[in-house]
Amino acid sequence: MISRRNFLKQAGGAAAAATFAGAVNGWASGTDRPNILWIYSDDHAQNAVSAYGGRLAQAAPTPNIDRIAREGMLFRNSFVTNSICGPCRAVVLTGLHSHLNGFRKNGDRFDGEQQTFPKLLRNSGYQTALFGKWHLESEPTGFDAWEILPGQGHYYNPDFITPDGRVREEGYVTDIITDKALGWLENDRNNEQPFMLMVQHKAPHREWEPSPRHHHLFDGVTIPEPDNLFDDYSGRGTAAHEQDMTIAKTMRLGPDLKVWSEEQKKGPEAKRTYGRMNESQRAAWDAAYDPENKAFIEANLEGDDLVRWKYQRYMKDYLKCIAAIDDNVGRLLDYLEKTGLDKNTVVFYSSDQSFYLGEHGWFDKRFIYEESLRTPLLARWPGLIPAGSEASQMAQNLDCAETFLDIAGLPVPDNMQGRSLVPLMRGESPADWRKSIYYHYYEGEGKVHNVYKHYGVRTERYKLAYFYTLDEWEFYDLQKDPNEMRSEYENPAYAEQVQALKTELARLREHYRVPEDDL
Ligand code: SGN
Ligand code: CA
Repeated sequence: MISRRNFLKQAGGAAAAATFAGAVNGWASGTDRPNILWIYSDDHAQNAVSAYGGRLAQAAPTPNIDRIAREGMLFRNSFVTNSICGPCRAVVLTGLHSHLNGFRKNGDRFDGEQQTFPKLLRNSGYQTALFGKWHLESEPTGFDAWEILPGQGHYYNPDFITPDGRVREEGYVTDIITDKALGWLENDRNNEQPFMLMVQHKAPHREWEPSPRHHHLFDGVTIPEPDNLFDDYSGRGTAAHEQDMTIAKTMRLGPDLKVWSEEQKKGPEAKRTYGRMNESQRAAWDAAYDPENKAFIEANLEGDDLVRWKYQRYMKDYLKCIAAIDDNVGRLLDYLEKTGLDKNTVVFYSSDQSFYLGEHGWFDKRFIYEESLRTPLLARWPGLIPAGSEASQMAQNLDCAETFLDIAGLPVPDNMQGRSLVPLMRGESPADWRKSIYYHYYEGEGKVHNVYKHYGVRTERYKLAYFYTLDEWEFYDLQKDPNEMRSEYENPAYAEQVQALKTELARLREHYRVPEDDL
């Protein structure tokens, strides 16, 4: 953990000197400390950010998000602690694993009385604001201004909870959240204070409803499939077999894939979509979906062909939602540039967690497997982060709170469990950087998507997971089997590595103070 003094020392390097000369002088009064802009989406897969490369980069580029990496840093190995929405948000706010911040599963209630980084920043003179998805049940604390979506929120004409009550806004949720953030920057920002602004999108969360302006974005395009779209889960344990998150079986033709009969369009299931649209939104929607749906119904697809069609529809809707996010990231970056705020604002882009885009035949998240263990993380900090740089060290959402405090030159409370990413942002390679991460998913079997509870450890090369209610272990060699198609837990050739990871897992559980009976 770096103290404020160390940070100042580190910030005094040649490249940073110019940027920080004013900042250092101003820190006593808090006026020139860097602003922080945190853009956070919901279920945005690392594989759907083109800066990360991957199979979708060409078909669905994200130029504005990529700009953050081009002018800043991409965290190549960025992970979460518990791959589900509310818990990830609680980890970001507190810098504590779920068992200590008390928010283990969606539906838990965040204790807003506890220490969070927005409160610490605000107490030190930052102006703090939050717009968009929150999903922590209790009302936000530690913000000068906030407007949040109720629960998951809606894509069309969304409601917002504000300190003064509920309001309904006309338009598309991703645009509106950005409008609110830009409005706050323009009208409510206090020039005498640095700011910390959290812009938290609902998109691209299920049920992936695109904006009218993107309905035809992928017409005539075929989205590449992952190699393991038709995974049969042999070589894995009970959890992979019994999950309920496949494109083949779980994904619903109506709500998820927008194939509704005229009768269904009026029914309760369609309420979340159609029930919220105005006439022109609905007309644009039907004009886009109805002809394709008609062709689909006539084709009467079955088996693998049906899965392939569903995959295309799913991916196109999902990627269209991301196109709107990318537009809106561009709007924020443009505003910063136009106002000159870009020079002293650290911009982050991340997502609560990643998502399966057909890998293993799945959508959703929850598992310790790579696609949902990872999350995108990009940062731009002119004068400190060398443009176009990349960090390969393991970063985790657990590090966010400490990173933000460090940027603000504040001391890090002893109880926080992450580590400031600022040294990595400066291009350093601390010798004592973590060699492993701890993961713990609590929501469990019987709940939506039926993913068994598990905890585990990942190192640079290996991964060990313990599905504790099943008493089943899985072990992967990520170098030889990057898609995690075969657990090597029983393979005697790996006995030594399995044992080493078991020891490491026990060490991490002790280090993070996970109670033995925390199930
Ligand atoms: C809803 C979704 C699930 C999703 C959870 C949690 N179903 O229940 O698919 O896993 O939210 O998502 S839906 O039919 O309502 O879309 S999370 O991002 O909030 O954790
Ligand atoms: Ca999420």
